[in-house]
Amino acid sequence: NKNGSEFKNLTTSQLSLCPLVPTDLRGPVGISDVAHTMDQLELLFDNLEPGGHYTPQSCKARSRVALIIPYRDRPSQLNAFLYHMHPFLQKQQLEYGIIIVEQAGYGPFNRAMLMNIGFVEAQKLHEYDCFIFHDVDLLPEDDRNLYTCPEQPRHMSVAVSTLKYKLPYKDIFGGVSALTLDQFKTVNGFSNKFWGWGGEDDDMANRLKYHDYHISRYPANIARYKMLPHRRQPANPKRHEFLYNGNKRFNTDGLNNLQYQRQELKLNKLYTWVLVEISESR
Ligand code: UD2
Ligand code: MN
Repeated sequence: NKNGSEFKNLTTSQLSLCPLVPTDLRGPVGISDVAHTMDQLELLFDNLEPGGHYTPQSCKARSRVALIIPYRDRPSQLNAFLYHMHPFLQKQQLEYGIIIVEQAGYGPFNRAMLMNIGFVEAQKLHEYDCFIFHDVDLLPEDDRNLYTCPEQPRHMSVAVSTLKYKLPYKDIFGGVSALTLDQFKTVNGFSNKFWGWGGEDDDMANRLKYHDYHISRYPANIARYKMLPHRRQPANPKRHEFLYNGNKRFNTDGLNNLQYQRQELKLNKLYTWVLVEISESR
């Protein structure tokens, strides 16, 4: 309704900016192991706009954050993710949306391409300025880990339970990472060439370096994540080769040659669902 939205714009423009550091943070947060069905979850969170979008009511959010989740066939992880993340993000007084980008079919998974697609599709829905690319199986364990985009690209999943809560190597950029709209465009997004497990995150780290960005991180006691258990995906045998010669493709392989077919776009109650068909281009 037109009048309704105008009224809402008027009131939000009169609100003062949310505090730089949210007032209600506690530090460590528990992770529930109670399983919830989607029906139960939808009853729990009744303060969301369609598509799992949230706008704080008491102050004007400082940034608009899109969480982009590459996804296929992990329904119990998705439910645990939604149950954990909505309250977590709301406590941080963010304007945010959760966009699940699901790969159709049974071919090798392409995490990076799904994240490029999420970046494109999210912008059709809201004016996001910050993009957080997020594995569905990672749950943050400390609410001081702010879901925002700082000056430099931020690698967020510094200390992961299954990696003994230690950074496995210096340039790792997988798991959860945050880039501004401009940063992501500047590096031409992720490579579309990584099918199957591995390499796509390191290729992004190389793109960042090539464009003189550096990876920023919170300390390991804050940037802690629990990884939910899952089986190991088959590794991509070409990942080392594509990583090695990736710099030849930074300007031609990414956002600017992205091709996909969108089969579904649904504004579900707790998340935006985008189902896509993707294939290897010649
Ligand atoms: C690591 C990285 C991950 C990615 C991957 C290599 C960390 C903490 N994580 O994760 O970001 O770089 O290695 O590609 O460094 N997914 C599905 N369905 C599938 C397969 C994957 O939904 O069948 C999604 C899901 O969001 C999952 C993510 O892709 O969390 C990464 O896949 P993974 O969890 O199997 O890989 P993992 O834990 O080795
Ligand atoms: Mn995982």
